[in-house]
Amino acid sequence: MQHKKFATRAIHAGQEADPSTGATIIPIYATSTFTQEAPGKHKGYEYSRTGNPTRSALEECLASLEGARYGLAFASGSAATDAVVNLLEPGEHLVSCSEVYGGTFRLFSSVYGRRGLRVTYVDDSRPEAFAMALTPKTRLVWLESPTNPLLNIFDIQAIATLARNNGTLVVVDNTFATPYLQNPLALGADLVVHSTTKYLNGHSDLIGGAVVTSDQALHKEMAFYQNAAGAVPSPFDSWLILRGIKTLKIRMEAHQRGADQIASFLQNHASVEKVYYPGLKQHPGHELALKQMKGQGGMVSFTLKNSANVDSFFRKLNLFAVAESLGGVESLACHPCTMTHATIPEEKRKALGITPQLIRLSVGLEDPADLIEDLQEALKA
Ligand code: P1T
Repeated sequence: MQHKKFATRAIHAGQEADPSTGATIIPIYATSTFTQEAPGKHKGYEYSRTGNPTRSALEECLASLEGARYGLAFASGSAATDAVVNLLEPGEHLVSCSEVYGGTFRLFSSVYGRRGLRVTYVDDSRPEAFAMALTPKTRLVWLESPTNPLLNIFDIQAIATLARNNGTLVVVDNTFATPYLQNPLALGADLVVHSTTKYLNGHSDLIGGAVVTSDQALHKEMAFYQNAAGAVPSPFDSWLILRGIKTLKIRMEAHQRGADQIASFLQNHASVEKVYYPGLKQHPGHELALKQMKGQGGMVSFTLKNSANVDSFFRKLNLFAVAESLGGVESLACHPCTMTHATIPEEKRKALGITPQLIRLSVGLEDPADLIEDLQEALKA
């Protein structure tokens, strides 16, 4: 299956017809346990926290889409992040890009930081800045690319090379790009994290996460933790994500077409100060995005010239739902500073550019003309 093209793998990887019934679509194995012929004599499954056939199909499919050997599915993107950070011992050092999802920052600082993990945040997107932050104790470099919410792009290949020379692992949170637009392992990363809540499931009806890798030892350690800590997705949620993934390619292409049009519209609007979208030539990561991604994705952020208009913008929106999350078929508008990134201290948020004027859009699959009309109305002073 691995030599097949992306859309084929999205529909078939890990999903052969069910061996016992011939069911073409993987069944929802809604069972907590598996009857054994004799103690220890079973068909590969014992207990659904440890392993479940519907989840296994999802894990195999996710691994295939990222060109990885192993996949693990978790109950949320945050649980997937936790499984990776848990690889580190107290006293070890983590280097992270300074702009990450608020919940990721919270886990680094308020959970692992309290247990002795040392974290250095790098403010600069140049690979040299990451090289400077590496120490002999640096076990892991954490990247989001594109970042949430400002869509900054990091040179994954260059940073992975520098990290490897230091014996440091690189993980990329690939949630915004999806495996259709970017494959960090092919660029030299060791691990990829996803919030499957977002584009992979694509329909805003569940919470899930995943980690993939081709490193057997890392996989084994995280599979042990997955079973020990138990943050696994249900068979039903695993099945929904598998169903969502089947249309990932065409959804991403459509999200992107809409995002392109909306970014151009915003750029030409008198009330808009700045548009953050890697598809725009002026975006500092534009060239790099062209090099390491197949497209720029469906997220667009922008700032309003006048912060007094932010409130009325959100109140006037009609089609865009004012909500956290992203990657679903319906369009969402979010105010990162009070919503997804509120957990980051104000000073740090300000330094990053996550200001009260910043608005983040997840461009859904409605007709772009209707979305633009909605924005046009909301932007009327
Ligand atoms: O929400 P959860 O499935 O636990 O995923 C956490 C997560 C991890 N990584 C990135 C890049 C994310 O954006 C998220 C979740 N983000 C939102 C809920 C949001 O609106 O940005």
